[in-house]
Amino acid sequence: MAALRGGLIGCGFFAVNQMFGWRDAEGASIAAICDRDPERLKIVGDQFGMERRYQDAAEMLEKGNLDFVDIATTVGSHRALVELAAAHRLPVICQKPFAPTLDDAKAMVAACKAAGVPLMIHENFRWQSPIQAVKRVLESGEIGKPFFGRISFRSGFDVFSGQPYLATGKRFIVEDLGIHILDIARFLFGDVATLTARTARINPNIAGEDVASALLDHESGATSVVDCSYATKLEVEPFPETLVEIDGTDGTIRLAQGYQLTVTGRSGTSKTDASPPLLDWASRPWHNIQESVAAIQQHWADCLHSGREPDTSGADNLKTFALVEAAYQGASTRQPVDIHALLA
Ligand code: NAD
Ligand code: 89V
Repeated sequence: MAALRGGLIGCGFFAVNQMFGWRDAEGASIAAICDRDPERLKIVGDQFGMERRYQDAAEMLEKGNLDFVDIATTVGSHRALVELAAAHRLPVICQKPFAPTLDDAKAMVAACKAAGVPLMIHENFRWQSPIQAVKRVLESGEIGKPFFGRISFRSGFDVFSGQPYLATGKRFIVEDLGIHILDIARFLFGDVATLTARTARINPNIAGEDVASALLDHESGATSVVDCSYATKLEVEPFPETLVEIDGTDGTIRLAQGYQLTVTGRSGTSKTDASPPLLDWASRPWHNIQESVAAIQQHWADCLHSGREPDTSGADNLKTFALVEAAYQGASTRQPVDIHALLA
């Protein structure tokens, strides 16, 4: 199949992973890059041997010869850039978090729908191989019907040195990290009817909250607890592992630190090492995230070639983003939040 030509906007900290992912993808590659910062444009352009370089996204799209756009900028620019891609009738991937507000995210979905182009949110955590392994066990029926889950990310890792903007926003852990963990809860247990949340700021040197806990009522009847922290100092730092506990009518699943997967179910107990592979361009401890970047980008290429809707389409990710909005709203009012009302 002919490789689709992508234009990547935003050559910052995380885009390097995306560039490596595209380098290895089948059926798609990056043909042009853009960053308004000439220094970042040069670093990434030189690293990946890119000839087509732009400081202005509109100019890159006007020059044409692109089949899709990959937006790797921070959240403030997402709506304008997605609408720009839609105006050029180009399929578009947008990094998480979707948008500054749910209204912006809804407008972005509407713009892509009106233009008749697919929109995928780069929500990659559900593509991590340990999480995929958990999903496969659930789908096998081994533990029966799940009725309880805990999806947990607790760490003391210094994320601020690589991503300084995370220390300055009024919103931090729910918007940046909780969004992934809430999406995993949806991925494993389905859509959510109501959410109750509490947040706290433990680190006095940052502006936003760095601890969050949420109780989710899933439409399936299952209950899950999503808890996140960047204020948790452990003997062995687990970043960036997401730990999972699931209880079902016939057994349990435990994804424990060190990617150790224990399943007790209809066939007895099995223990496996669900560690992600270390790709040749990846480095620990980020390799878990890096592998999922390659996986979601391959999914996008496959979807564009086949005409299938991406799993984390804009329409799908509105339902995850609504959980983020609900967590902030619910933590502020200390009341449960009706997710259907937010999405209406
Ligand atoms: P960054 O600030 O390091 O990089 C963003 C780059 O975009 C900068 O170089 C900036 O100059 C450029 N930029 C901003 N607006 C632009 C515009 N309008 N036109 C052209 N260039 C523009 O940020 P980052 O840490 O790389 O994060 C980028 C996004 O990736 C964020 O939304 C973040 O949440 C997300 N992220 C996702 C994951 C994941 O696992 N999915 C991990 C880390 C970061
Ligand atoms: O995945 C992310 O969005 C990152 C990190 C894992 C550091 O929170 O910002």
